[in-house]
Amino acid sequence: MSMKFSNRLMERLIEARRIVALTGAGVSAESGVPTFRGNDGIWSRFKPEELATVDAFMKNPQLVWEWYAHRKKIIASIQPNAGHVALARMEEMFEQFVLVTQNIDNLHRRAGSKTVLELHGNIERNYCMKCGSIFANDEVTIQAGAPRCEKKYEGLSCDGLVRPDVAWFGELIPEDQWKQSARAAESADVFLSIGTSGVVYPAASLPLIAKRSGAYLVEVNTERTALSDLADEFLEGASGVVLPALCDRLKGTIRSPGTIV
Ligand code: BJW
Ligand code: ZN
Repeated sequence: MSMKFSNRLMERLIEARRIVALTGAGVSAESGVPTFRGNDGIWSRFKPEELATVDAFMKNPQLVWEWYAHRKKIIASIQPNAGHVALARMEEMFEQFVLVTQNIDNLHRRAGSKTVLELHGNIERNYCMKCGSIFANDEVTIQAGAPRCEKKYEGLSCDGLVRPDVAWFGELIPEDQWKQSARAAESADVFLSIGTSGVVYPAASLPLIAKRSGAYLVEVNTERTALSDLADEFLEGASGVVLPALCDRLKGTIRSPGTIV
């Protein structure tokens, strides 16, 4: 399918030195990872606000762990899609390309992206809420209840609750990742918001920061969102279709990073 991109968009991209892309669950949808505010069997009966909070975890760690175990299983069995691959290709085309993701699925790195800022953590890591030890997924055994920390301190097992290393509602997101993201947004020439509903803060303020600082704001989504009216361009469609088309269009135009042909 061929896609038409406006001359204005192509001009802004060709002139751009610094690009920031913010991604959300929509970019992984075509890989088979369910979005948050969509349909996914039994989990669609829970709102993210009911599972992705410390309160929910303390009240019912088993339920929250079942949700994460379900998602870990999906993520381990699927592959990055054409949208992830296109973003990795775009990183090579520009002087600076910062990929900021709200996703915890690691698919951007698996697709080859190098500069990835993870605002909401990574599902491949877990940590002990008592002693802070980090555990890979294969070091965590999910029994009834929730996994417990088996680190020994003076001969005694720590026994703290182990949780996924992700950001839940009400928690501060990783400060270094946030600071770098906000700084990148402030100096972006073009900002792409891709596959996110744009309702979760502070991530949702990044496009606003970029726009206020003079960036050309481009949204890629299958549906309009709260951001669409503010965007300079709304590219309607699946990221796995729109991004490869944009990449192909750019390929013939940009000779080397920052060089106008
Ligand atoms: C496609 C597609 C295809 C589909 N192609 N597109 C009032 C005002 C402002 C803020 C707050 C407030 N009350 C509370 C807050 C703070 C709160 C917040 O923002 N709440 C809002 C809901 C109102 N934020 C926080 O608590 C954050 N921390 C914080 O603010 O700390 C300071 C603080 C401390 C104490 C008290 C108060 C403040 C932390 C937020 C953490 C979010 N965590 C989660 C879970 C992460 C772990 C996990 O994955 O399990 O992050 S929730 C969930 O939402 C997840 C996502 O990253 C995030 C965003 O979702 P996303 O990616 O946008 O997905 P969807 O499903 O919503 O949208 C998918 C989109 O794709 C749709 O638009 C589709 O159309 C599209 N799409 N297929 C292209 N093929
Ligand atoms: Zn521990």
